[in-house]
Amino acid sequence: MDTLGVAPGTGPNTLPLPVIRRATRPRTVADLPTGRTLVMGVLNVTPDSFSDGGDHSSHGAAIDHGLRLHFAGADIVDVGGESTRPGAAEVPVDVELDRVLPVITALVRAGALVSVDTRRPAVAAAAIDAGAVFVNDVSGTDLHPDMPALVAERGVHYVLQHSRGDSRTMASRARYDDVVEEVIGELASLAGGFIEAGVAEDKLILDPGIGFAKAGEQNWQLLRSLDRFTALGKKVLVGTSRKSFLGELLASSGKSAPPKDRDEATVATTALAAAAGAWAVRVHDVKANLDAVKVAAAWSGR
Ligand code: PMM
Repeated sequence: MDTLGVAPGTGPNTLPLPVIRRATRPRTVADLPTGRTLVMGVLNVTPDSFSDGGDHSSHGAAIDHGLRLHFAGADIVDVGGESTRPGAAEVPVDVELDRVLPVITALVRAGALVSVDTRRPAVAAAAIDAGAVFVNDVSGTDLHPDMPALVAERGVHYVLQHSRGDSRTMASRARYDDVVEEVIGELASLAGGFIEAGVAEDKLILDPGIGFAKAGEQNWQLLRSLDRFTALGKKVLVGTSRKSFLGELLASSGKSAPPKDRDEATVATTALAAAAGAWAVRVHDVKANLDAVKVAAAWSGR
């Protein structure tokens, strides 16, 4: 089968995958659909991410899964090579590069719009060279000082996600008097640094950082206040997929629901985030969440 004859969202998302031919031209951000919330598919090329760690840790398995996300209709495929799970150890930069670059190259070649999930300017730069058009950075207040200049120079879109500390310290930093006010304030201050460095306002995407330096109820407070984030006038991305606060909500006999049993609850949060005006959601199960954003768009008459 020729992949070029199969529009993303209508193609097969099970085995066998279609034969991949080079797309006629790389997709760009201008090709993204308007009129509904976008769906970013998660592709962790890591042995230890909390939700899918080890599922796609070889290049071949990662590329297969990325293609499946693409053909299931993901508007963007987000490729990450470093686990951000609380407590995770840092990986050397060459390991992160080796994990993500072949995967990004293959997905771009197949016509996917790719984002790189990294905290490192060196990895972001190499990923952009390989065809990534979004940099998704979970650093928050621990932002690498060279990131704003790189994003400005390369003219890519940038997801500025809120967090405090790193994987090992973020849990102890989840202390807020007013979580919504403080997250908005810290994001606004970080965004100011990007604007000062020359990043265009419309290329900045804000993300409250669900699960990053946030404890259970703080996540719900942020989701309840999504309208305050969208009121800032920038695009807003929301990442709830399979996260612990959903596991806690769905716990039975005092045991948190395992990550892969959290997909239905994720779909519910997607519909609500879309109704609240989110620009995009970052999810593992593309098909179900794509259905949810379509429902939300039809419901609101968009
Ligand atoms: N969550 C994770 C990783 N990257 N990026 C953004 N922008 N927002 C998020 O909420 C986010 C992210 C952690 O989830 P995973 O381990 O399932 O990828």
